[in-house]
Amino acid sequence: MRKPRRLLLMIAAAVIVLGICAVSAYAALSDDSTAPVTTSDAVSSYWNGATVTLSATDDSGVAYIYYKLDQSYVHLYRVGSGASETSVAVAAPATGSAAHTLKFWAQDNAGNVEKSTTVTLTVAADTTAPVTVASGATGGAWYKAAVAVHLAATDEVDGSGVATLTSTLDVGTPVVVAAASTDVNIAVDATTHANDGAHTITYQAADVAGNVESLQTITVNIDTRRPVPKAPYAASVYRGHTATLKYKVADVAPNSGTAAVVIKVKNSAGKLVKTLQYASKPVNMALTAKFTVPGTWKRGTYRFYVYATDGAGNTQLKAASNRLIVK
Ligand SMILES: [Ca+2]
Ligand SMILES: [Ca+2]
Repeated sequence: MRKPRRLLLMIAAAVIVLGICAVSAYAALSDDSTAPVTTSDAVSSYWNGATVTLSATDDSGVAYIYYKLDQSYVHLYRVGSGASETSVAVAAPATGSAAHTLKFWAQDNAGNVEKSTTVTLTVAADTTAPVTVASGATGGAWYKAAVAVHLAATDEVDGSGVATLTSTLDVGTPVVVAAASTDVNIAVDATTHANDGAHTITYQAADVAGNVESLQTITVNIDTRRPVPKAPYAASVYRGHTATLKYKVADVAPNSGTAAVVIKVKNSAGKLVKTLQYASKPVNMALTAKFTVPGTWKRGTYRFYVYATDGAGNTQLKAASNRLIVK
C-alpha cells in the first residue's frame, strides 16, 4: 500500500511544478508591457548603394520588424526563430546623389508595438576611378642623381575622393598610402653604379567608393658613369680647306646612347680660335667633325679638344686632345 501512495505523491508534485512553470511563463509574457527597441546601423552617406541592418530586442521576444523606405509600402519581417534583425538595401542613383528616409519599428510577442524611428541617409553614385599624375621626372629620361617621382591622384568633382595610392618600384613590395599623393625615390650609387639602368614605378589610386585606377607606369633611367672622349688621331689641313677631326665618346652602358659634344680648337698660343657644338652624337662610335680652316689662320700646330656630356648630364673628367696641323 505504501508504494502506490508514494507514486501518487510524486505525480501530484510533478503537476504542481508544471503548473508553476506554466503560470510563470504566462506571467512573463503577460507581464511584458514594454515595446521592443529597434536600432539601425545606418550612417549619413553611402556610395553606390547601402545595406542598412535593423536589429530589434525585447523581453518577451520580437515578433515582427517593420520598415518603410521613402514612399514605398510597409515591409514586414517575421522574426520567427531566427535572429531578430533584417537588412534593407538602398540602391544608388545612376548619377549624382539621392536622399532617402527609412522608418522602422518592431512588435513583440506580447503585442507591444514600438514607436517608429526615422533615419535619413544619402546614397551617391561614383563609378569613376581616380586619375594619378606623375611629376618630378620625365618618363624615359636619363638622370645622374637620385630621382623623386611625385605621384598625385585626384578623383572627379563630386566623387568619393581618393582613398589610397599604391606604388611599386621595380619588382619591390607595393607601398600603399592612405593619401592622395606620395613620393617614390629612386636612389643612385655613383661609386658602384649598382643602381644604373631603367627603373619602373607602377602606380594606381583607389577612391572611397572602391573604384580602382588601371595600372599606370613611368620609367626613368639612371646613368652615373661619365663619358670618356677620345681623340686618338692627329689631323692636318691646308688653310682654306676642310679639316676633319676624328674622335669618339666612350660611355659604358647603361646610357642614353647619345652625348652632347663640344670641340674647341686652340692655336699654338693657347688661344681659342674655333668652337664646334653638337647637341646629340652617338656614343661608342667613330665620329668626325669638319670645318673649313680660314685662309687667314697662321700655319702651325693647333690643338683640338673634345668635351662630352652624356644624356644623363655626366661630363667628362678630362677632355680628349690631339694636334691639328695647319699647313
Ligand atoms: Ca571616383
Ligand atoms: Ca654615362
